[in-house]
Amino acid sequence: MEPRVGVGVFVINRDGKFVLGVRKGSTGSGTWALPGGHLEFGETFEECAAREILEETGLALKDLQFLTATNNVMKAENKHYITVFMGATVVGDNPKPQLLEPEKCEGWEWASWDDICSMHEAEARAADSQNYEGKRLFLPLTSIFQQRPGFNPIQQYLTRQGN
Ligand code: 8DG
Ligand code: MG
Repeated sequence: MEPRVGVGVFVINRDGKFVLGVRKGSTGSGTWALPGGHLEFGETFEECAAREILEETGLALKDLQFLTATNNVMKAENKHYITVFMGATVVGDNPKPQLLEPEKCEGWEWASWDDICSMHEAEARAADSQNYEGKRLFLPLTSIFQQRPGFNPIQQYLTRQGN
């Protein structure tokens, strides 16, 4: 079995927050993740990101940029993903993510990078990680902290945009 490619998208709104939701029914069920999905054969990262976000949230994206990638071995689930993280600006003034695949996600919220950092820190601090009852991040997000220390999606996005 070979690793598969997953694409996770930082969908950035005017407040510099991202869409985040609790996964349901598949890999990483119960954990907080960015919207995204499998890279399909022949697709570009940009095409995959725009397609998955439209399918899952109804949001349209512009100015897509590659941000970073992580390597994720999900031992318990016997899965291995290379996750490509993309960044994009949401189209529209104050659009709301719709829950278009309710069997795959509990609901969408807007979260800042600080929120995600706090979730990671609380989880990492938990003495008894097995019985930790706080919010847990999907492994590809946790891997950013472990594999790409200092990464900040907004800074990276602006750098890539040439700002
Ligand atoms: P698809 O099979 O329809 O293409 O995808 P999906 O129905 O949207 O499934 P998904 O579980 O959301 O995404 C497919 C896999 O992509 C998922 O099982 C693991 C991988 N993946 C990553 N990183 C990320 C991420 O940040 N967000 C999401 N949603 N999936 C990710 O490796
Ligand atoms: Mg998905």
